[in-house]
Amino acid sequence: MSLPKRYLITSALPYANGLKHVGHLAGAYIPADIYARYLRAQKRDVVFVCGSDEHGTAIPIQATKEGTTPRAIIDKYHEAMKQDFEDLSMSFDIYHRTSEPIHHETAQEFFTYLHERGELETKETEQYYDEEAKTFLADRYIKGTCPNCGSDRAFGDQCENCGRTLSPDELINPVSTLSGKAPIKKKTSHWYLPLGKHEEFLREWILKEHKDDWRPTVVGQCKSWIEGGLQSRAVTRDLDWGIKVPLQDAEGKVLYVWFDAPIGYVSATKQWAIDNNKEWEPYWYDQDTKLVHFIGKDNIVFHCIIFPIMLKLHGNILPTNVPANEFLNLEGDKMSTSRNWKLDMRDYINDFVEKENGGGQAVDMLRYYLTQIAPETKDSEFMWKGFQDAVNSELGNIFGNFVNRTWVLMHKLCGGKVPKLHEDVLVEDDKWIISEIENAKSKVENLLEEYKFREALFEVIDLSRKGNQYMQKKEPWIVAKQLAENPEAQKSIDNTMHLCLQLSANLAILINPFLPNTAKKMLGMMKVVEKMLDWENAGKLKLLSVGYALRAPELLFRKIEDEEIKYQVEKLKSGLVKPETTTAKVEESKSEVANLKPEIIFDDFAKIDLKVGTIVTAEKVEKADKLLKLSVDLGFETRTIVSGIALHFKPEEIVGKQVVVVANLAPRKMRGIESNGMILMAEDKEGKLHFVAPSTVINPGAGVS
Ligand code: B3M
Ligand code: ZN
Repeated sequence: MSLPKRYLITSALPYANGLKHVGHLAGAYIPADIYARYLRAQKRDVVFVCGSDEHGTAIPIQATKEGTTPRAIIDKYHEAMKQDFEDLSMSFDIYHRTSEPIHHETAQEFFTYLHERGELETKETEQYYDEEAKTFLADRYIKGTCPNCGSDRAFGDQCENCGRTLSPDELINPVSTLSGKAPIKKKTSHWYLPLGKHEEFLREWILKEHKDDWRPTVVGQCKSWIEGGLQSRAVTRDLDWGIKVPLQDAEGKVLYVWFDAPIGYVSATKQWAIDNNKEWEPYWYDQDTKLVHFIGKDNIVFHCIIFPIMLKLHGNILPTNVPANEFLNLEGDKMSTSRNWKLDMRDYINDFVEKENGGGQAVDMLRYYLTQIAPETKDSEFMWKGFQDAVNSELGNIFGNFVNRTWVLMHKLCGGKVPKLHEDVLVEDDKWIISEIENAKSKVENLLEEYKFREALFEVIDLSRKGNQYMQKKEPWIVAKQLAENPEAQKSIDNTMHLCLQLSANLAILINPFLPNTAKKMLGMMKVVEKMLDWENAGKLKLLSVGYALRAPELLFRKIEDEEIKYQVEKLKSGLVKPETTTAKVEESKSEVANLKPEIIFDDFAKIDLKVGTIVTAEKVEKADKLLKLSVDLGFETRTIVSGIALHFKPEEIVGKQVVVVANLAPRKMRGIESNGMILMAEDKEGKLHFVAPSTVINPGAGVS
């Protein structure tokens, strides 16, 4: 089979309504990134797109929660998510957003195209309406009990617990999330995409053509949808947040978020083309393009049934594959934002990535573990202990150790230069490792082409394991002891070290799609240019030239200490975010509770001016995880106070709260902001902070004594 001319890789567009956790990362982002990096290393023509999904009821609902506007919400979370992805080495060619005009136009054009060709139906139906809020209740504005799993956290579009796609009518005991009341039914008309009309196409395309090359879980879900009877799906909503329906008689109607969001892949491609002076059309119209959607399993129906129907009707290409992942649990329980049982990407970045001196070691440790446990065929489990083992035993003791030993011995036994390979004295073990190096490329490649990322990664680690075995068998450090009597022994040492070095160069190429920062570090140690990482170089044995002087070894992976793991588990269990990472520090702060400071006299105390204040605004301080900038009303004036409480409180939660301020503390500059005073906090035994405040709301400026 000939290779496709070009590739378009997509990762699901995350809703811009909050930070995303590592479950998301493992599902739709890391696998896509590995695949895209692998294709780029193959010098294939690839565009990898993603962006924020900024419509749907999730956005205005979050805005209400945070007491702000939908626009402020998407601006805030778009930037935050973009940063998280960047910090974790995601290599999108573009991270776009669906609020951009180019996206609105593209989505509207899609709708108009289908509408003008009579592919949409209009129907008048009765839908849930909140009489108090005077509004129809679309999607997340209505919640109730899931008919599938019985969870009472199901929304009108999807159950948060089991992931099942729902319609409001399926909910048991529906209530409005606006008023908390049971809604009434009211007539409204909408545009529908009649899925049933396309049943034959879907059967042919998914259940026959792709029954063997798509993941069984994906085909299985599609099958049950198709066999369950394909209902028409409304593609519009009565809402004011979203993309306007581009028709005269559509006042107050917007496109359904799931109609516009996947079109976001198209508009992102368009924007990428504009930015890079390229053409976007071939990526969406030329049959020789391979389109691959990386998603989580709760998005299967949209990417395998609804969007493909839209693409087909619109004359576009269809996805070649939709490698959907199952869910990732955390420490034995489902990850959940509402229960705060999760590990946000940002939390990992704060606790591991930012504590390190650049280099991307911590990024690669997470990428490694999430790939090693990727929920490709069934749900899987993120365990902190598992993370520690994966990093320490596999990355550190196998991969890192092999590379490190190779470098140390090469410096010790071969003068820091790549030794010669003496073909005349090759032994069985040498031949064995040569063939392992040569075979690894196609093993890894075949698995990657089949989207089996965890197995592919296993093969890479396995090659380094074989490197260790080889070195152990050849024992160049023992052979070195015979040199005095037998100078010929140097040949054996040379061969061993030569092959271990070529093996290391191969490891750099093979690990690069998975752990790009590690590969880069290895390039530095080898003193070679990035070009060496081209995939076609894998399997080759002459990557490092004889006589070439190499640098000193660098530590590839540090050890994860027991304390760090313990701390993370405790933090998760207590639902807390603590500023320090080691339990030692936590213990220290606990004992401080009991330890009294030296005695003072009344006059010492009287010097401190304490006043009641009300927090009027609160915002994060740029590039300072722990700091919030507050303005506090003290009755007689409003002060700027910088407080180290950002890990404990969200800015929006504390506005309006009363606090006690040390009002006569000398001003201090923190991150360039002058702080005029200090807020009193009480710390409980779990390290959680609480405001010290009057027991009832009183006038700001009141004295405390
Ligand atoms: N924003 C749903 C989700 O984050 C949705 C994906 C859109 S992909 C086009 O699960
Ligand atoms: Zn459910």
